Amino acid sequence: MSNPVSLTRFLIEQQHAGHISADLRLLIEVVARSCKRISIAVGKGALGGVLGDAGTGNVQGEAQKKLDVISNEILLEANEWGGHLAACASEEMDHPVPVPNAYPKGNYLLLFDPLDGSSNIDVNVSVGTIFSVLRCPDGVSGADDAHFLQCGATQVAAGYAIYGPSTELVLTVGNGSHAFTMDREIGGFLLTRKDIQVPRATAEFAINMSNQRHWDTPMQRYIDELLAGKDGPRGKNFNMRWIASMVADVHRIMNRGGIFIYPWDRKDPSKAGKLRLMYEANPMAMLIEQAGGAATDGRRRILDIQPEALHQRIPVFLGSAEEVEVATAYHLEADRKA
Ligand code: P6P
Repeated sequence: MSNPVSLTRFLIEQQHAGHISADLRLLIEVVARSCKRISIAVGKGALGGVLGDAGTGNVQGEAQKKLDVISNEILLEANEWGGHLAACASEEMDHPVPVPNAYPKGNYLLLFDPLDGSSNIDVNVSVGTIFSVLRCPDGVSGADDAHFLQCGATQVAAGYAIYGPSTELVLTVGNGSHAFTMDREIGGFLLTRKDIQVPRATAEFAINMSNQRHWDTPMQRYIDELLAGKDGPRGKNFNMRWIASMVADVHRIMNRGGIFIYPWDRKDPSKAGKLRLMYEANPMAMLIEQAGGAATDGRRRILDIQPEALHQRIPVFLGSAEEVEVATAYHLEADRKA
């Protein structure tokens, strides 16, 4: 490979081109360094003494893994003193945490799922960190949930790190989606895929089929017709993948197309789905759209949805644009007939 572009150089070039500010460049570099530290902690596995449950629960009512807590702390501590942030919000924290008064405050808000798919940690399956960056509204501290309730289309940056056979950082600042691979010898991220393009059509879907009996009728019909294969209404055979780690499933789609679906189900009707809007669906939707894909909640474009709560859940249909459009039409058609 000719002299690959480092993440630092890429971000400086984005800044010189006017796509990002110096503070946003600093923020993304701090997050990337945090992901390197998380990658090292995750990579130690059983030897690091960090597997298993932390013995605590999060705002979602989920048992926290030791690495959930460690990853959250790494991101919080790294972002305290740089002067680029006003506050952070996390899947692992009930409410936002403002930058301590001892340090200067910046104009950005950072949201993250510090270790998505952590239930896979103990069985050595790829997990990841997902992050989203918003502007902090003028004149506010960022300490209140309400300061974060901005629709996904206002994100200024989004990304994820996937801790797999290699560690990759996939990033957008609104000017395409790009992948960087961590060089473990120099300890930096190098650009390995510029301007990712998700194939518009696919024959591969990702969903947890064990929930099938809990889905609504349009969802049941859509999946039934996929499973009917080339003799069915879709006229082609489909393959299925489900890693149960959103970062890993989405990364596969960023690389070869597909559709990822976590729909509403009646297991817990009070929840609009399992995945969280602010720090899972929104950043992944921005990355996918910047790569030519699409993301809806089964009816609406995810990035247009006005959030009502920091930890709000949402159904997620994302991936190859044509397949997302087909899948979304099933609910829209049912709504029209209702
Ligand atoms: P299920 C991981 O817990 C997660 O939040 C996502 O990463 C993943 O896509 C989903 O839940 C898996 O859910 O119900 O299949 O275990």
